[in-house]
Amino acid sequence: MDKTNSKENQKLKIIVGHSNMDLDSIASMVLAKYIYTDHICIKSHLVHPVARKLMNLYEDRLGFVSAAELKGRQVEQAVVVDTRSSDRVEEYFRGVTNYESIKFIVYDHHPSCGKDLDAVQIHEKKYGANASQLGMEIIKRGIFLEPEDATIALAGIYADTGNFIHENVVQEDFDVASFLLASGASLKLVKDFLIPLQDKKQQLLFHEAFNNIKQASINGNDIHYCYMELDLEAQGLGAIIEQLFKINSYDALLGFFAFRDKGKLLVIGRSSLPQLNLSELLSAFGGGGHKNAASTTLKTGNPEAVKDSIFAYMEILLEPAYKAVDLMDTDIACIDENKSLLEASVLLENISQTGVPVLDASNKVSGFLTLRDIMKGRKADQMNSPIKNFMSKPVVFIGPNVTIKEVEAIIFEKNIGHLPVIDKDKLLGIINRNCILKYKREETIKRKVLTGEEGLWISGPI
Ligand SMILES: [Mn+2]
Repeated sequence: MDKTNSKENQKLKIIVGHSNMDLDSIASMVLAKYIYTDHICIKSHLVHPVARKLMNLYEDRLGFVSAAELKGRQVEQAVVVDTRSSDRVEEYFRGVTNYESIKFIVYDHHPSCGKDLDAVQIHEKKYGANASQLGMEIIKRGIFLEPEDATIALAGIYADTGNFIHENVVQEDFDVASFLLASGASLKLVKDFLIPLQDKKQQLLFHEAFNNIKQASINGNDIHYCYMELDLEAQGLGAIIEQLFKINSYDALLGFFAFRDKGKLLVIGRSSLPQLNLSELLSAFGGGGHKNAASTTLKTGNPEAVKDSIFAYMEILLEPAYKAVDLMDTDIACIDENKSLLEASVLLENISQTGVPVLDASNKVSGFLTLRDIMKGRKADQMNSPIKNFMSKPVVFIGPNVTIKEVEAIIFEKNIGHLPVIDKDKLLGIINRNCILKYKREETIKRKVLTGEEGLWISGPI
């Protein structure tokens, strides 16, 4: 008998997603199977809580095989989806006898992580969902999809694009979603799969975490965090942090979960602050992920001390938040309080402004004069009266180190058009709505640069 043809000696062709399968990785595997029809899908021993409902319903249909089946076997080719990190697929290849000679084909939408697989082919479109990348390939090849598989694929796209509102969403995500709907995907089922916190225990933890959230100011940036000690290994903490982050629109949220008995600390972070790179922060503590979403698990007998070190390191990494002094307009005109309204109106016309700070004899800001105040004087036929009789006072002002958030709150809540920045009685500058708009525009560009490079990667390692 020719032994090379026996089943045991045949080299396998497989499809794998990352460990702790989530909806996008399962969706990517299902779609990959349409392209690589002679490959077997291998499942992770862990299913992410967000994907459990879908797995329960479709497990038989999917026919994913456990990694134990690969023990002692050779693998010719492995299609790796939704990751390119050798660490995140390590569990599948433990028993394989020819790891060094496997041909890897990668479909990933995450950035390179430093531990990339040595692939013969890499497809790395930065779409919102990795499933969209495989979906585009299927559309291109004119492959027909079963409605159930279209549903699974669509669930993956909804999950990784945050229902198409994450900043990483591209036209192709919509194109593929539209194709999947046309292929008979059930939106009702997709909605059912996407309920983020699925079991009671997770919902309770969500509320507990919410009640534990505290705010820290690091170099003027608002960082929210919660620190919790848990008895048992809890699943789905990433989903809880994700939900808290989304619902409350924090700039940044860090969840610290200490498992005292096991001497472990799990840290999960989400950030939309351009100046906070979570991957850089948590890599320093043995973890990783993306700029916007990262995590780490540490062995420690003193989780609170580790939390403090993470905050201390954040203080080094984090650029100071914008302050009043960075926003203000310093090219400003002032006027003496004893000048007349007429002189003031000429000045305002010349400098094309709607208001001007008023100074007293000792050069202190004594009031603020706007066109509206001048109008009142004109109506009363008092244009030759001194400004001090018509100006607004006392003046609402701020110090130079007030953060942008506080500045915004004052300008918008008190409906103030011009906010003088004063330090030790000295007028430094003025903040008006234009200064804020200019800052917002620059901030948007910064966020674009950040997310445009790498996308808003929500599906971190957790
Ligand atoms: Mn993904």
